[in-house]
Amino acid sequence: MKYYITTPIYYINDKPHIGHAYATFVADTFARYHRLKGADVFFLTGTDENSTKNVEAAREKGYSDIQHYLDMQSAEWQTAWKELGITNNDFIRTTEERHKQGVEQFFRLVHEKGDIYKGTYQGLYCTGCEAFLRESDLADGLCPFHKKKPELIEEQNYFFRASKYRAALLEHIEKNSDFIQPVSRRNEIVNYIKDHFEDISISREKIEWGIRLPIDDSQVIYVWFDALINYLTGIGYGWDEKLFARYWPADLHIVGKDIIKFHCALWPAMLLSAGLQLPRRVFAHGFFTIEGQKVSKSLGNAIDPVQLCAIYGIDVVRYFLLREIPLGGDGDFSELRLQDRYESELAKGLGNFTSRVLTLAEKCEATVFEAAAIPAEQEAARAVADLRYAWENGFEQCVLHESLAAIHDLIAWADRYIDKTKPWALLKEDNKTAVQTLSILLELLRQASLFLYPFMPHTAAAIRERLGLSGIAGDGVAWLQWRAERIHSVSKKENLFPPLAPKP
Ligand code: ME8
Repeated sequence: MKYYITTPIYYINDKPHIGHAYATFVADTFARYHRLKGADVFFLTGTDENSTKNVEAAREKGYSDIQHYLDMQSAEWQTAWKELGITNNDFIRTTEERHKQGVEQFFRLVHEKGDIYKGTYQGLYCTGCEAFLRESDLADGLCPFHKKKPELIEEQNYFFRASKYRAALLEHIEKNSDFIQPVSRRNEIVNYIKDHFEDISISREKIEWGIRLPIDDSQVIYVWFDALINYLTGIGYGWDEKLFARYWPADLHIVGKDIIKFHCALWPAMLLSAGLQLPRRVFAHGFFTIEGQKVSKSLGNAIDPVQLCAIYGIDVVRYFLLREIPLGGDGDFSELRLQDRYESELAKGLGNFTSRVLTLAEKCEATVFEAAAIPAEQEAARAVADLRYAWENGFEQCVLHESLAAIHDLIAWADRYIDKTKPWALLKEDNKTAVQTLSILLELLRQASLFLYPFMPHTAAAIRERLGLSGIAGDGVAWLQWRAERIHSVSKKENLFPPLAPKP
């Protein structure tokens, strides 16, 4: 069982902001889930370096050595993902030799297929999007995303015969209802392919930064035609065919809604031309605003995810983003909302339940909490089975907030169970029943830690440490069984979610 998941590769004309971290956290959550389920996971992210906007940023900042600037920037992004605990298996840079080799190999296949031809292109180009725009795409003459007037470009270019694949793409989308997620995006793509998906210029004449066209070195390959191929070169295409055969096709491409057309039209058409399998699923997440405003450099509101995590902790930020914004929808990032959810759901919910159970368990004389054949045991096991069903369904259907909601339901169930059984009273009267009741509660806590792991890996480890259990490294599928691990040496330790310090 393999699982290959990717994020977009990001432009590095600036630092990562919370939007990039969001896409990367989403992919990391899926990767951790599939590892926990025992799959052989490959999780790829990287940097998109052959873009004019990177080159412009380098020049603006006074770097004449573009590659040096890109090396520094890419290193900064890699450090950020490390600091944020992202578990990518590799990191692909489009200026790497292994990527260049793969792109050249891919280009040759498409060329041999007869899908490349030379022509003249005249059109409006937006460097922000790195794409040609139609008049109908513009709002008041400006690119709707970058609020800039596109340039009028006329060049001799090489074209990719994308229109040849229109029918095959529509058929693929029709037959594979899972291919484009969420389904609400399907119609948008189908209409785009039917009405606007034309042959596309895939080389640029007047740009000097990029991968040279193998058949004409006066031109460089269009940045998207080059960037999309990262999903192949990151797993060995052109440099390790065995690795490539093990992981391709991708099981899930996580992308933002801004780039879904590239991933659901151009990319599959390129793959059809090269005779490669199509990815199983492309999921477009929504965009979010910051405190009600678009993330923008000029407003200076682009939140640095590393700084945010230094204040609240990585898990809290992961939790907030995935709970607050239903995957696929748009949302707003508000620090007040984050603090609210911290207090009401993490400190009062999970944190309070954890310390309640551990305080009681510490008071109890038992050191090992054994299984007990009492009716409540079955009821609790059923509550866990229900949660597992909803949790797995959340991942399979890409509705992660539902998986999180199911974990909350289990904690609420367990809290009610404490109130009903009053273990603090049992401890005074009947130690045996107290141990049985507490052993169920501790098992519920252990289960909660496993279900939480993909979302809040550090919190999961902290709970497990308090239960005398090892951390989760890779395959934890067996641990998901009811009472699969022996809980011992229980210790309460400090609160998982202490009160937030007042902001200066
Ligand atoms: O498009 N809210 O790179 P990019 C949520 N290099 N997500 C956001 C966001 C926001 N406000 N802003 C950005 C590119 N993102 C290309 C991709 S892939 C072969 C090439 C996230 O640096 C979102 O996932 O502009 C979006 O698709 C991605 O960052 C774009 O990153």
